[in-house]
This record gives sequence, C-alpha cells and structure tokens, in this order.
Amino acid sequence: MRTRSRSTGWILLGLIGIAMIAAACAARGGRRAPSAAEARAFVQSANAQLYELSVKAARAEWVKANFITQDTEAIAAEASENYVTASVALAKRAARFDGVALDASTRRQLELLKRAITMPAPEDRALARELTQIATRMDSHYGTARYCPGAAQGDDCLDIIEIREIHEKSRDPDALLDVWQGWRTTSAAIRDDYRRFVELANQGARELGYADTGALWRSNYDMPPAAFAEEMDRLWQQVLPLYEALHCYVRSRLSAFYGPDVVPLDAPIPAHLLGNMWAQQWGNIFDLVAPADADPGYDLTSLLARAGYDELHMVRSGENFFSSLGFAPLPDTFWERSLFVKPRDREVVCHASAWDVDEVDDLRIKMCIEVGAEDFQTIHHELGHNYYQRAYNRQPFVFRGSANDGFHEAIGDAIALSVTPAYLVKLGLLEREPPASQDIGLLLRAALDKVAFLPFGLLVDQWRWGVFSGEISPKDYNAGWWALREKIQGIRPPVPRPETLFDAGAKYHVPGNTPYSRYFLAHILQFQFHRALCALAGYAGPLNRCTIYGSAAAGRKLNEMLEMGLSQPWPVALQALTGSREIDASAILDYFAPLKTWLDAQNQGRRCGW
Ligand code: X8Z
Ligand code: ZN
Repeated sequence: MRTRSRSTGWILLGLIGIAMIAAACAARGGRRAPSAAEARAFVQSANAQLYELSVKAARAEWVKANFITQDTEAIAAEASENYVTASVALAKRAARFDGVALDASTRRQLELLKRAITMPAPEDRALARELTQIATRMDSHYGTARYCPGAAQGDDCLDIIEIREIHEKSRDPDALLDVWQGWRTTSAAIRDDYRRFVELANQGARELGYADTGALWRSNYDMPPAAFAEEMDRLWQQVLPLYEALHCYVRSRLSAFYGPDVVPLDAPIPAHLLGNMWAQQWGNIFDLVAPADADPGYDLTSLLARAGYDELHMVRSGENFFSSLGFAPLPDTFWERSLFVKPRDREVVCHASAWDVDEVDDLRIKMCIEVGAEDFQTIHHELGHNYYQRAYNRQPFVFRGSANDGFHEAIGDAIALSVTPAYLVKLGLLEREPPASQDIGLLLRAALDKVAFLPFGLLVDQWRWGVFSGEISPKDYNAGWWALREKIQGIRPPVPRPETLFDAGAKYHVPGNTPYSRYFLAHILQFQFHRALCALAGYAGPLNRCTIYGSAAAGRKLNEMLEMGLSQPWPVALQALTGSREIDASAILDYFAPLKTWLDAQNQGRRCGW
C-alpha cells in the first residue's frame, strides 16, 4: 500500500515537472526547485520512515524504563539514536521544499518535520551517539537513584517513592530537611553529563538553523519563538496576583505552625516544607493551612482507603469516567501490558508516563501508583494522554500529537477537575456533598495544587532556556536555578546550595529532557477546557462544583478536538472546543474568584511578597 502510493507520487512528478524544472534551473544556477508532487512524496516517505523508527524506539524505551540494566540502556540508546538522526536528516531535507507552493496539509507536515524535535542530534554520527547515550544514562540514573541516610545500605536506602511519602506526611522539619537534601545528593552525579548534553544538543540545533535548543523548543507553537516567550509571560502576569495571595496566606500559616525562625514572614518560603519534593504542588499540606470554618469535611485519600481501592481499581475508575463520555473502553492489552505497581525485584523509572507503543492502539501507562488523592489525579492525567493518542491514530504520523504540547498535558487534568464531591457521591465514595459554605476549603485545596504549580511550571524552562542560550553557564547551574526559584516562586533553599550539586537535575524532566512549558500551559488550558465542557454538559453553576461525568455532548466535542491531533495550528483546535482562539487565564481566574476574595481578606494587614 505504502509502496504503491509512493510510486504514484514519482509518476506524477515525471508528468508535470518538466516546465517547472526548466524555469527553476535558470533561477537557481542549476539546482532545480522541487515540485509539489516531490514534496508530497517526501512527506509520505518521511512519515513511513519515522513511524517505523519511532515504534522500534518506543519498544526499546519501554523495556528499558521497566527493566533498567546496562543492556536495556544500550539497546534503548541505539534505537533512540536511529530515530533522532533520521528525524534530524529529514528536517534538513524538508527545508528543500521551502518556498514551493503546496496544499496546507503537506506544508504543515514539512514545517513540523523541521521543528518538532526535542533532542536535536549533531550530524556527526559519533556525536549523535554520544548525545543519545548521555540522555539514556541520565534517565536511568534518575530511575535508579537512592538516598542512603547515615550509614544505611541496600534496602535501607530510600527510593523516590519513599522520599515522596515522607514529604507528603512528615511535619518534622528536620526529617523533611534530611530527605530534601538527600534526594539532591543523587543528582550531583549527572551535572557533567548534563553540561555535555547541552553542548551536543546545541550543536544539533545550530545545524538545523536555530540559535540553540531553547529556540528550537520555543519554535513549536505556531508563532515566532520570541512571541511564545512573551505569551508565557503574558499568562503569568494574568495569574500572578492570585499566586501572590496564595503564597502570602500559606507562608503565614506555615509560620504559625513551624514558628517564625523556620518560616520567617518576610522571606521566601523554605522549599522543604510544602508537602512535595520540588515544592511544585502543595495540596499535601492542606491540613496545615485549612480554614477552620470551611473544611470540606472529607479527604479523598481516606475515602479511597476506606472503600478498599487498590491500584487497579483506581485505574478502572479513571477509565469509567472516559467511558461515561462515550469513549471506547481501553484495549485488553492496556491491562496486560501497563505497569501500575512498583516492582520489588527490578529497577524501573517510576515517574508516571503514558505510551502508545505501536502509535495505534497499544496504549499503556507506567506508574508506581500509591493509593491516594494525588495518584488518583495522576491516573486521570495519564489516561488523558492515552485517549488523545488513540483519537488521533488515523492521522499521518507527524500529525499524531496534540495541537500543542500543552494540550496533551491538559486533557486528563481537565477530566480530573470533574472529580467533584457530586461525582464522588455518584461513585459511592462520599455520602453527601459538602454544603456551599465549605467551598472555600474545596477551592483552597485545589489552589494548593493548581495555582501553586504555575510559577514552577514557568521556571523550569526559563532555567533551561538560559542554560541552552549560555546565559546560565555550567559554573552557575545551581545559582541560576535558585535565583529563578526565588524570584518567580518565592521559595528558597533551606541550606546553601554549592555548585558541586545539581538541583535542577533532581527534577525528572531535566535528566529526562522533557520540555516543561507544556505543564504551565496545561494548567491554564485545563480550566478553559473544563469551562467549555461544563457549558456543553448544560451546567451553569460554580465551576468547581461542575462534573461532566456522563455527558455525551461534552465527550463528543472533546473527541472532535482530540481527533484533529496536530493537523491544524493549535488556535483552530482550541476554537473547536472552546470557541476561542486564545489561551487565556480568565477560566482559572473565574474558577478561583471566590477564593481570591477570601485570600485577600485573610491577608489584610500582612506583608505579602518576598
Ligand atoms: O510529569 C508529569 C506527568 C507525566 S507527563 C506525571 N507531570 C508534571 C510533573 O510531575 O512534574 C504532571 C504535572 C506536572
Ligand atoms: Zn503528562
């Protein structure tokens, strides 16, 4: 099938190309301009080639991430090398068709071939190999990292899941400091790898005509790279007053709990006290900051435990939500091949991820689930990826992606916004909905995750853009990281951070080389999606009480957007679901408006800011 349509392309070229060839020879000193038919044939063969290499790389990567050994690492690195070198070569060849008049779909596929590359490998094969080996090694290093407190060894050392749990549950500042520092001893070892990684990726990006890898990443949003950076900043300015109000309130509650010596009222908040290893989502300290008179009166973690939910049951429940919207059930292979529980007998990358290994219907998730509210949310997040992947699986390969990468991250989160008290009552987890008077508690709990995340979502790539451009040099990796954490997030390290350490590398997406602006966008977009889906479901009340569970109308419209994949510029996809072509923060601001009023009242007389 593929061969036949490709040869059709070449025959067409023979018939129509002759006059154009003559004209182009004169204009370009002998090198004739390629034809539209050649462009279409090139795109078709690029899709086929990338598809094949991508499936091979995904299989090797899946095995490695589920069974980390030197051998699986070497196999994965090689498959990744084959994929990235092919995509870089195709990106260069795609540029040959610049200026050729083409139908919109072929033009867009060519543009995507040129820009949708996260790890640009240099043309020199030895350097490409070095790059992919470093990338694979950093990822495995993260997956196998352990902190061994004191003289601990072997099983007494703490892995990321155990450290995460201490951050969630402990209220002892010394114990928290110990694991906070401990986790950050593990990333020091990849500091030099990362420096070299940046050098090599930048060489690859320059060979593709970009100033550096950050510029390449920023070029992936259907607008000029500089306009994208401005867009991020515009959105941040929209939500900043809400974040500042939350920061001010949380700092004063933490100061009351831990004392002003540990949490001074006029300085950034120490990073180890916010219930999360990276202080990126603060929902786990809700009990410390909850308003006495507006406690929602339930805690999802306890509800799940009380109802006897296990890992599988949690995933089934996520699937059931999507089914209620009209999506087909997940394939049997999803249940056979996914990883839900951290294995005891081998090393895996526990950071949650969603896969479509054959790019068609081989959907899987891989996560070390802990029964509780946080992972209930993450399961919906991951399944959002899977349903998106399946929805666009009939598109040509280069269109099998989300409208922009923020869309992919926002779908499951938008669905999880529908995990409201009313929905929990439907599931039989909760007896009755808390009254409207407890809304401030519900909103505060949501804000601790969603609003607190925003500056973190912004700064990870601000740091990487600086690193890739050279503005943050290797000798300042840690200083640059903490300057941004302090400036944007209002967080400070609890102990000094010398340049022998590599604190950015303690966050998965840095060694994993996953761009992070997508999560910032997703935290804005998911509220836009939620607002639009609620309207489609015929809901008119406060957004935080809306669940679209069971709404076929919302599901249909959502699916229409998902099916488009990457085939249209993202404003077109956004418009299809929300009616708007702009990403804008008004939905998240609407959602939290009553909380903002309440926070401002609470903060009266306090000195906010840092
Ligand atoms: O990495 C993830 C997902 C997989 S795409 C679990 N997230 C970011 C993170 O954990 O840092 C989701 C929220 C932000
Ligand atoms: Zn995700």
